[in-house]
Amino acid sequence: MGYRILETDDIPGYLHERGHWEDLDDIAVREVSDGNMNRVFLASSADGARSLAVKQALPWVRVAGPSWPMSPDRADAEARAYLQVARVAPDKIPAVHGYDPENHALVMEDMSDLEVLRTLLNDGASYGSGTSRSVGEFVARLSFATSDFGMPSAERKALIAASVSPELCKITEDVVLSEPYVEHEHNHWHPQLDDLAAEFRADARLRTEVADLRHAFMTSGQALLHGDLHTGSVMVGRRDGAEVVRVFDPEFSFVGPIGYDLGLYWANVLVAEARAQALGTDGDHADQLALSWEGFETEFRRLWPSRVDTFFDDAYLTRFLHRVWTESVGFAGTEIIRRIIGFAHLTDLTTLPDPLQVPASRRTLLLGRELILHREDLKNPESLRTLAV
Ligand code: SR1
Ligand code: MG
Repeated sequence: MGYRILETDDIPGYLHERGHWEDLDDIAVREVSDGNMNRVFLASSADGARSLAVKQALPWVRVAGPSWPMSPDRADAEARAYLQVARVAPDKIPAVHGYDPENHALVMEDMSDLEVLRTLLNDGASYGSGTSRSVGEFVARLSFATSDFGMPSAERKALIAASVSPELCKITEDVVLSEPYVEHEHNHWHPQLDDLAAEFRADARLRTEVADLRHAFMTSGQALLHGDLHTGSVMVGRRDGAEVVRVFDPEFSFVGPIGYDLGLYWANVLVAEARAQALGTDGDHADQLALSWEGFETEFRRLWPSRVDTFFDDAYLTRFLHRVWTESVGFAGTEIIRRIIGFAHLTDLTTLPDPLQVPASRRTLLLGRELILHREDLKNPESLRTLAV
């Protein structure tokens, strides 16, 4: 039949055809699309006992429409990433019930009982006690398993080949890792940030450091990444009395530098902290970066004795983790900057009233630049904490 764009009314029939839903008299569907890229529908039975999510990639960027075409093959990357994570951290992602490559659609667990982390933080809530540690563990498990430490060489070469994702990588190379530093129609910012936006574009040293990070993003195939691990890609809540953390939306997944995943999370944590500082509600924000690094490092070190290639010795692990740390700091800086003067801003800052938004954005932009320029000198979470408060 070929690829068809699903509308709300198509979902009952679609789920039935695919063998996910029997009773067509007992299904209600609503569209809950929220991210920049795709459509999401939730289907549920009247008593709520049964529910599913359907996520479909459109042939364009959802928020831009057909004027920004984008291959729906990105859903293949997402399905592939979920398969890899399911091997090593099934409790940290939504359950995937099926993938339909013809329609670029995933049928998944309905997570509407959980909350998007960004939404919660914007509403002034605290982090769950295990949230950031769990995100760090997620990165460690996925990256170790898909690195040359966790996977035999030939198998990994096949994974690298299968995970090449040129269009999605190009989005990141553009909107995160170059456009904010040049004149570009995608860029926009609050008028009271004109001076800083111009200063950043004119800063040759900053541009060279961003070029270095951009090149690492383009060439360093350390492990399979989530690829867009911001606080809008994490859902949290409680089920059966226990804390639940689910990382979702890995459509930007490809084999790249591990620091890109950690750095994105850190940037978003730091922006959330800036919001909280502006509102005077900072609570537990300052601890989150350290907790996620600790979760990552502890888990990576725990897995190290199981490495498939023991030519990599313990001294190399220390060197490797240091490289991941430093690149994470730099990538965090680039994510902060693009979220304020590039494309795709964050509600953490944009929903602050002007008199709070401008100083918070200025401070955060400057922090982003510090992280990029001084990443080699910032040796541990404590040194970042000092900068951020
Ligand atoms: C055109 S896409 C802009 C951003 O949305 C996604 O969530 C990624 O963060 C991407 O950079
Ligand atoms: Mg997304």
